[in-house]
Amino acid sequence: MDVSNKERNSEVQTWNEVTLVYSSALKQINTKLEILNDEFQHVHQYNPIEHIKSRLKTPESIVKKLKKYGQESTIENMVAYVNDIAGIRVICSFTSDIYEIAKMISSQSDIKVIEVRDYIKNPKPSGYTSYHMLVTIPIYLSDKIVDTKVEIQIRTVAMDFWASLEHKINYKFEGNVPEYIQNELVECAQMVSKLDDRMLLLNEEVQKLEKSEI
Ligand code: 0O2
Repeated sequence: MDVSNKERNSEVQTWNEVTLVYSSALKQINTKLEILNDEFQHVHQYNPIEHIKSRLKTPESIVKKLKKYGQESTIENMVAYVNDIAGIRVICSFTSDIYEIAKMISSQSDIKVIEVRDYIKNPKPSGYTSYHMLVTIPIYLSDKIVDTKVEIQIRTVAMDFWASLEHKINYKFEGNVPEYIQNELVECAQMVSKLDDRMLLLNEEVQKLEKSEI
């Protein structure tokens, strides 16, 4: 085997190990969220989580992100600079559920919260709202423990509806979305926020009524 073949083989080995670690981190966080959801059902008689989606970032998107950061496309750089290789999206019914879930995740002793970005309190100029947490979780391999980064995005069904349409529109226009569509999206995001507030109040009202009937 020549040197370049050997190097390629060892890179493939490293790549396989890295993806194994990230996919294990996704499995662990997924399980934690499912347990929290089941416990919440047990205590409060409802599920705060509507559904969970998880994904590993594609090699193409990783390379794109590294380019954006002005970094060379190496496995070392990807681990160091790309924070959302492992990503989980948690979709809830109400805004209050988002903060409840975030609190429950943060209080788990093996999870370390590295960064929180609250785009609900501070929406992006595009109108994007969501609660982002960058956490690390230890992954136990046969010979070492690897603290692995996972980006958790927590949002309501309405926020998710907005974000997926906005993502499709951005893709279609390759980032050059006409101004009137951008403005319309910002207005829709404001409607989403109002809708979430009203649905939360409505739910609280119904809960009060239920309690007074007991
Ligand atoms: P994908 O395809 O979802 O993986 P940073 O470079 O980290 O400082 P970045 O990457 O914009 O800035 O971080 P941020 O703001 O926390 O956003 C990370 C992810 O949030 C994005 O991942 C999207 O999934 C989502 N997101 C952020 N802003 C928007 C937005 O305006 N619209 C929509 N639809 N989603 C958004 P990626 O890697 O961009 O994409």
